[in-house]
Amino acid sequence: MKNRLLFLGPPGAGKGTQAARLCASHGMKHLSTGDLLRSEVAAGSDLGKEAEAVMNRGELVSDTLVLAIVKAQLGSLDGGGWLLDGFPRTVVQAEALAPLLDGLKQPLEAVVLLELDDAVLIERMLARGRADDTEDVIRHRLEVYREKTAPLIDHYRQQGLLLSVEAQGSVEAITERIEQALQGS
Ligand code: B4P
Repeated sequence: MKNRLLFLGPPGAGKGTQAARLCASHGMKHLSTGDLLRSEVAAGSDLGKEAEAVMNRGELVSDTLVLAIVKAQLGSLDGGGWLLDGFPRTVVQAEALAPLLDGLKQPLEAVVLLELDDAVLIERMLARGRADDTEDVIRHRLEVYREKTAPLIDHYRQQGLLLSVEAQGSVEAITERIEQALQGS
């Protein structure tokens, strides 16, 4: 199975949920920029203070800040496979990532796009209830996704890396679909 992966999809599509399951069962390293940013917020670091307000407004944290965090983590990626969850989220981040992976001689093998209707996304995030999960903020995050992150779908489709997976249904059923897509491609 392909094991140098990237998960793409709207907020609340289940990237974090599915990434954790796939990494646990296949021994891949899980690198989530959302989790890394929330750890910085919890630690009260300067970086966390800068990120917190931005995240709670439903905006994307600056490319500079996210890239600084990711670069510090990339050295730990190894031949055991890895999954980038929620990164890149902008074309600038994707263009910065490519040469870093080339430098590590670990090219990306597949981009899994989790697809889901807005109504289900909103319902899931309201149930999750994180600080950035109020209805107004969620709607703004969806707009930001369409404007800044959705262009990555064509970016990776053109590179022949995109695998679309329907992200509605039980957590287990979606994991199964992702595994099939990764084996069949
Ligand atoms: P993330 O932490 O990446 O989270 P997310 O997109 O909101 O959710 P995800 O898709 O991971 O959904 P989850 O599994 O939790 O981003 C948060 C914020 O961090 C961003 O808005 C941004 O500000 C910042 N950020 C992160 N990366 C960045 C970057 N690269 N650049 C700039 N800013 C960045 O699932 C959602 C809920 O649904 C959960 O409660 C889950 O339990 C539930 N669920 C999952 N699957 C389900 C299923 N099949 N059925 C029912 N419920 C399900």
